[in-house]
Amino acid sequence: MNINWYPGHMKKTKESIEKNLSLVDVVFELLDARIPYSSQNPIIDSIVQDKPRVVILNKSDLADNNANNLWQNHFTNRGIPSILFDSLSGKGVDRILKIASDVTKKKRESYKDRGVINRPVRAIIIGIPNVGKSTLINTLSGRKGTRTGNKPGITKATQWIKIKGSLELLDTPGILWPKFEEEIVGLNLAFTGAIKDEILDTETLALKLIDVLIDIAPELLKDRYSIELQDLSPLEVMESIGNRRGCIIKGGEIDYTKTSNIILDEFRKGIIGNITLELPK
Ligand SMILES: Nc1nc2c(ncn2[C@@H]2O[C@H](COP(=O)(O)OP(=O)(O)OP(=O)(O)O)[C@@H](O)[C@H]2O)c(=O)[nH]1
Ligand SMILES: [Mg+2]
Repeated sequence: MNINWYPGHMKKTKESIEKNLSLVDVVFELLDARIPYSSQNPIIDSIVQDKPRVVILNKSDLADNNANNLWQNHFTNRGIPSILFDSLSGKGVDRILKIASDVTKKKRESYKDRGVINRPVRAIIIGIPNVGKSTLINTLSGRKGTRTGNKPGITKATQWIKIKGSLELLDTPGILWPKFEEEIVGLNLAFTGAIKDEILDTETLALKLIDVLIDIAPELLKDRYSIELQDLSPLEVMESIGNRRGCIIKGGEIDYTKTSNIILDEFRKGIIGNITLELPK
C-alpha cells in the first residue's frame, strides 16, 4: 500500500516554521507515543538545528505503559529531554513548564544581563497532523484559543498563544514529509490517524492493521471482538468481526467498509486496548 500525503500547505508550513525559528527559544516536538519512531519527522534535525528541543510523547494514555517507559529511556539515553504526556487530561503540565524553563535558562539569563525584562519564553510546537498540538496548547493556556478535532489537517495557519507564567506558544499545522522511505512508517501514520482518510483505501488499511494486531496484541483483539484467532488470515478475522458486529449487507455478505471503519476507529480511540506499534530499535 503506497501512502503519500504531502500537500502544498505542508511545504508552506515547513517554510513558515523555518522563518519563525529565530523568534523562539525552545522547540516542543510532539510525537505520538504509539509510534514515536514513525511520527518523528526525518527532516526535523535540519529544521531545528541547534535550538533547545524537548520531545513530548503525546497520547501516552493510548499507548502501552511499558513501551512508554522504554521510549522515554531511549530519548534520555540520547540526551534529549522527553515527557510522557496526555494533552486531554493535561496531567503533568507543570513538568512541561519546568522543562521549558530549564532548557531556556541560559537564554533568559542572557536577556536579563542585557537589561531586557519581562521577555516571555517563546516555544514552537511542531509535529505530524492530528498528534495533539492544538489540544496541548489549549491545555497549557487553560482556554480554547485554537481549534482541535479528531482528524488531520485542522490547524491551517501558525498562531501565537499566550500562556500564563510568561510563556508564548506558536501553534503550527501538522506536517509530514515528501516520501516515507519505509512502508511501515506510512502505515503506522495511517493507522493512528495522521493521514487524511480520503486518500486511504480503508479496507486494505484495516486488513494491514489486523495483520499487525494478530502479531503484537492478539489477546486484546480476541477480547475486544470475542473471536478466536486460531490460524485465521487477516481477511478471515475481519469477517469474524463483521459477523460479530452485524455488519452484513443484503444477501448476507459482510460489509467490509463498515467493518474496516469500526476497526480503525476503535484502534485510534484506544478501545481495542493500549497498544504501542513500535519499540525502540
Ligand atoms: N487520547 C488522547 N487524545 C488526544 C490527545 N491529544 C489530543 N487528542 C485528540 O486528538 C485529536 C487531534 O487533536 P488536535 O489538537 O487537533 O491535533 P493537532 O496536532 O493540532 O492536529 P492538526 O492541527 O490537524 O495538525 C483531537 O480529537 C484531540 O482530542 C491525548 O493526549 N490523548
Ligand atoms: Mg492543530
